Amino acid sequence: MRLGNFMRTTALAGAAFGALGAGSAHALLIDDFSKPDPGPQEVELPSNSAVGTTDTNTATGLSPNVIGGERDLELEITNSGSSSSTTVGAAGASVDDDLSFTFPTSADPVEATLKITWDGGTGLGGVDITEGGGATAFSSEVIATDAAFDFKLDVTDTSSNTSTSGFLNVPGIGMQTLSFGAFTGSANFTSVDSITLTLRGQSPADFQIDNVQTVPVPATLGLLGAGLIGLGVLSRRRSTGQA
Ligand SMILES: [Ca+2]
Ligand SMILES: [Ca+2]
Repeated sequence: MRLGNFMRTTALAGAAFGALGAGSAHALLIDDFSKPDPGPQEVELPSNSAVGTTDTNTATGLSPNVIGGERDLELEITNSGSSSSTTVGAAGASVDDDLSFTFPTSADPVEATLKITWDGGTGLGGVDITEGGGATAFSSEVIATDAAFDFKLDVTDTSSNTSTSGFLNVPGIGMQTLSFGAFTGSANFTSVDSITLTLRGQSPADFQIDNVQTVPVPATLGLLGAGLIGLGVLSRRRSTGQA
């Protein structure tokens, strides 16, 4: 299969919640990022962190808002970009109602990678993320981004078989979906033990996502959302009656 067929992207910034609501009968929530409450759960790498530096944070007791009740965050500086220095940038990520991934020092030409793993601590126990066949794709909402970034999803089943989407580019805000058919590998999606979402960005990108879940086959919603945004707000000419 060709990569271009793998991901159907719907930019429905204004209508994303409505679209998700319409398919919620078969949606399996993976994470709505509402816990820990009060938040946040954070990982942070300060300025002048070297390539390979990591910070990790595991939050537990998050059921039912997080599949398996546990979320692992791992942030790593993965590339120094165009810098010849081995000590490069700063990066951080925070879960507090949604997930934010930021580069606080925009001058650093740094790449960082954030892994979000849902493994229930000792595994998810063979959860059927297809919901008996009703769900056929992952979805997430990109709330904000000021630059393109890459993501991938990895699934491991209870027999330790793995499947991956490989890195894909997220072009902008709106509901993003990734069909199970886009994955390569042998993981059984009806008996899943762990799910990892990996986000990879370069300074000065900042982005926010929310509501990772599995959903029915992506609706052919097209780029309606972008069109709606393009229309803007109809100007209402006010007639004040004043001279
Ligand atoms: Ca949320
Ligand atoms: Ca874990």
